Amino acid sequence: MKNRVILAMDKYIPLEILSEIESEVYGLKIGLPLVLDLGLEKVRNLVKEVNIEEIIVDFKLADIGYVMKSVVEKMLFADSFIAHSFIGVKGSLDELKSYLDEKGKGLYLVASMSHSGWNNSFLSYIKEVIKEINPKGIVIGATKTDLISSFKREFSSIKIISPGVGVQGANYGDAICAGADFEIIGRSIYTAKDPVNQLKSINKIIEDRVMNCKGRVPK
Ligand code: FNU
Repeated sequence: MKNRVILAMDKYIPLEILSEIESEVYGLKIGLPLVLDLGLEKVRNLVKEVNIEEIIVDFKLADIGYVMKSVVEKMLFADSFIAHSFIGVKGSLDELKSYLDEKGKGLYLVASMSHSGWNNSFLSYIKEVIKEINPKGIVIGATKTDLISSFKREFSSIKIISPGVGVQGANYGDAICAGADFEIIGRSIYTAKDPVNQLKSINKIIEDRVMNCKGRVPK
């Protein structure tokens, strides 16, 4: 697999830069700050112009089913959506999952966040929810490589995407070596003076890192 980076777009990145970046990333993750800055229409138009395999909306939905459906139905230009798993199944994630299935869209559930204050004592409950919902993928902080490996063993067919790389402290490629499928990277790319070359350098570092952990990498 060539591109292992999902670009986190929490700030506006001009189309000229995005067009140069599109062949270097697997996915584009749209954050709430971007939508609040630009407005939904402009985000929709921007997404239409880029040729990127997966567009993921990251509002970390955590609400009753009806409200989450009301949010995603306005953003069906995306391929998939991130929701929290701690909200539980009945009346919430079950309704969201059925709706997204019906629309041919994917659901990612947050399993463990990247920041140090995240409480992992609910992990067994979160695993139960993940088993019941059977999402397309899960989000686990790249700062928690042991957890990535144990989830990969337990949920071998679920895609793992990992934020927390670069600015938040995880090294490029570590999450992938631990079993993640993609690393989510935002500020380290879009705040760089030259985001295109920065991304190319990051891709190279990840590629080299992955070569060195070969054998342990699931894909
Ligand atoms: P960067 N993100 C995160 N930690 O950082 N979705 C999580 O546990 C999580 C996330 C997102 O630090 C965050 O919202 F579940 O600038 C941001 O969009 O590289 C991105 O990952 C990290 O951005």
